Amino acid sequence: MATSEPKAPETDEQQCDSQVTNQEQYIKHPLQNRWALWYFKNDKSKSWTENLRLISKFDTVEDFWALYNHIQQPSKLVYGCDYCLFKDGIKPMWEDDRNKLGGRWLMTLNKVQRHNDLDRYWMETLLCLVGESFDEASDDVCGAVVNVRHKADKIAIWTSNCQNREAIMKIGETYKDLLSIPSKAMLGYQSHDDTSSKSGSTTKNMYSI
Ligand code: MGP
Repeated sequence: MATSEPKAPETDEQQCDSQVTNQEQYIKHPLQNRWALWYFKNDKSKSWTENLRLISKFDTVEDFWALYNHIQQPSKLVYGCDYCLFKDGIKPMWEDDRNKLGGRWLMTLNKVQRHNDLDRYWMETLLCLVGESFDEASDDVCGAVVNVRHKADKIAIWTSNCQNREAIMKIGETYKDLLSIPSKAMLGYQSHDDTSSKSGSTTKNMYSI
């Protein structure tokens, strides 16, 4: 008959390891910043600002994924909607003090990319932000926006000062690299000042890569 060996008592080290493992099950992994996710729904009877709604804030990896998994992917939203992910305390609008001197790296997607790339690019954009992927230039990041539009979807990273060339170039180059955006696809950086005062359909690029 098989007899089971009595279990050797745990050493101090093993006890300590299992305590750490138990604690890890409960402690969430903090992010460097707290973030706020906003949703814009285009209701023509309301002003642009009234259509902008705060969904939720989070500051841990676990809460980020819980929120991300709970909401629709951009490709499932109706035309005219946006998601905006911004650092807590910065409103996703040109008028906010932390945006008003800034601008955005803008990626415009064609119809085929809506099917193939939009959701992946948006998820990777979120990860670049919450993961602070741009080294010290991450401090210049204010947030990111996805615009779901019939004419062309757009994804942009907003930064705080359009004169901070070094930080802007670091963010743009790293972003293009991390998302594996083909080098022939051009990204342009435009100041919010130019975007908000534009008269035609295009805004001039201050920087491009
Ligand atoms: P949009 O939603 O950024 O782009 O701006 P869309 O719909 O692709 O339009 P296009 O003009 O780029 O072709 C649409 C409109 O929303 C703007 O013209 C503004 O009237 C308004 N709007 C957009 N933003 C980001 C702001 C903002 O930050 N503040 C205010 N007050 N209005 C904004």
